[in-house]
Amino acid sequence: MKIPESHPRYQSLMTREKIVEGIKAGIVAPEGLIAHGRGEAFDYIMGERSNEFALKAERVAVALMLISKHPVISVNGNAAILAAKELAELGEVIDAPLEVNIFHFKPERVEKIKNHLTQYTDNVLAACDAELEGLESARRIVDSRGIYIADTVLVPLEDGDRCEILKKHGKKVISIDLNPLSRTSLMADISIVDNITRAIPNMIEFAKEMGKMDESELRKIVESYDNRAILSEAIKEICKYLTKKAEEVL
Ligand code: PTJ
Repeated sequence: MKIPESHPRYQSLMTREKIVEGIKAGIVAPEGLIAHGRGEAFDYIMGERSNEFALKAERVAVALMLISKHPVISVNGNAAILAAKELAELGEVIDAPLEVNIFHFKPERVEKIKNHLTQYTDNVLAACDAELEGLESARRIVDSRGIYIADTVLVPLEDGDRCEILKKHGKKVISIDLNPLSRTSLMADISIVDNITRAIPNMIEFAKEMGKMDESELRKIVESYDNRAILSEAIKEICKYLTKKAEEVL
């Protein structure tokens, strides 16, 4: 569909089109449409911008990934279609592979996501040759060189169960989820409440700047971080934004 650039919701409609194209290409699961709609709604009531709480979490997430031994970026259908190029760049800057890991599992879709990502980087894992114990969903199927041995996993647009299991396996979890009330956001070690389309470019910039810092400095940034305070700020921002809109509408 041709969307006129003058449309006041141009950016948002273009992003929707990407998701629809992703479904047609067999990269995004049909359920990805529902997930995207939910994300859009949360984005709308937080002003569709990277708020201060998101920027703080993104900075600390980069610090944690830089000091980790095996950081891995998990990529599902929605993440691949919305931010493949940026995820590849982030992987390169922080030296982390991208691993295809999907909830609605089909080997053909794993292959399609992998091929989509390899347009931007060769550092893509998708062997599906190991399993995370304790998880029933297909997200248990991982790569033995990736999530299986990772100490830190970045999980954009995740479901709560997997986050819980990754933590039980001793891994640090960084989520990107516009819903600050989701089980994933509540359970992650670092919850980035931002749109993936803004969060990853922000993280690339932080990584370029922080790559020069020494390990003790990065460790201090991670140790002084309070994720519960960040989540609380995100929820308060929704209240503040809606209260302002309620006054403006009068
Ligand atoms: O490709 P698959 O099979 O792994 O499936 C991917 C989806 C996203 C369908 C699957 O992980 C799923 O069902 O996720 P949920 O449980 O719907 O959770 C997705 C979360 O991501 C929701 O809390 C949304 O608010 C949030 N979300 C959606 N779009 C964005 C987002 N967060 C950040 N940026 C977005 N663009």
